[in-house]
Amino acid sequence: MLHFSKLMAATFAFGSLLIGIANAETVLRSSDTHPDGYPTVEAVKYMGDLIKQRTAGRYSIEVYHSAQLGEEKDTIEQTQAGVIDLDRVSMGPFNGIVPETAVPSLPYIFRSVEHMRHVMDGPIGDQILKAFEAHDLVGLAFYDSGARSFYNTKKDITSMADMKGMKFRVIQSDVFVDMVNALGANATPMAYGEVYSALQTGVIDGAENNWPSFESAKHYEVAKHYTMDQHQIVPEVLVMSKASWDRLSPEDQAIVRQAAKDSVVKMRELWDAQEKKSRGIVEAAGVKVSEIDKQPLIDAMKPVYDKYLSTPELKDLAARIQAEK
Ligand code: GTR
Repeated sequence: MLHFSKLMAATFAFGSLLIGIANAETVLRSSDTHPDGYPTVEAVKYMGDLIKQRTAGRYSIEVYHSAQLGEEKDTIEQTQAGVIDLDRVSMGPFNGIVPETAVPSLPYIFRSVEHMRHVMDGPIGDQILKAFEAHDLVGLAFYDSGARSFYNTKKDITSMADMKGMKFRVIQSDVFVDMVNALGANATPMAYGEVYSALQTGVIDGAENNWPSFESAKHYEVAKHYTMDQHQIVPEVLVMSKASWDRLSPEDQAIVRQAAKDSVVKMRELWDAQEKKSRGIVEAAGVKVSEIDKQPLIDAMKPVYDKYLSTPELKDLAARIQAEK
């Protein structure tokens, strides 16, 4: 009898242990280069809340912001290796890994943010998300990144000729390097976290980015001239490690995918507000914003397009993007 009750107790304890394991919360680690509060960081946190609700607490997301897990190029490799579960990065650093990402990164391929949203929300966006799968990643969603423009520590740039010989930091992507060089300037690819001191010490004359990055990374403290050339409307991307994805049941995969899609709506609201706020902050701090005739810059991109639209498939992708309203 005694034996029997001991056995029962042990069985019960083992059973609750199993239940405990089954109910344990799995925390997915997500990387972002931006500080806490930035729209991409907040969007992924929001996605984490949705996942937590929809899996009854079995899954959640912890966002490691401010490049705590490394700079973008490194975090991509770690995500491919399964060390990081989720990664929110610009499309730029993917250009050399997933050739399809070079197309939406091409300068002036999108006519407006609305055009970009429309394309990335539709079948072309889905095709590009799918392309990540051949590279140990699962593409989940695209976020906004406004338009990237040049800024510098030296002078107001009002024509392409003004850029001649100037040194601009770019994302570690050949598309970005070739773009700057095609404008007659010199490109210096560099990790985001090194840009502030490179501007300050004069290693570079300028860089290029949207209003929220220019402001939140404090580059405006040292670079006081911003040119509205709006050369790229390159989306951000949220990817998951294929290894982490494969550990999820098909039902949980569907929850993660849907939560990522739902977070896009939230991100855009935050983004639109942040753009206005950031522009206000930098202008109040004395940044001079200059206009520029974009046509010569657009014309100068012909060799960049020829180089990256190197296959009939990529040419077709570009043509389909341009044909979208
Ligand atoms: C920002 C983007 C970041 C990072 C950064 C950069 O606009 O949101 O993910 O790529 O640009 O220039 O490195």
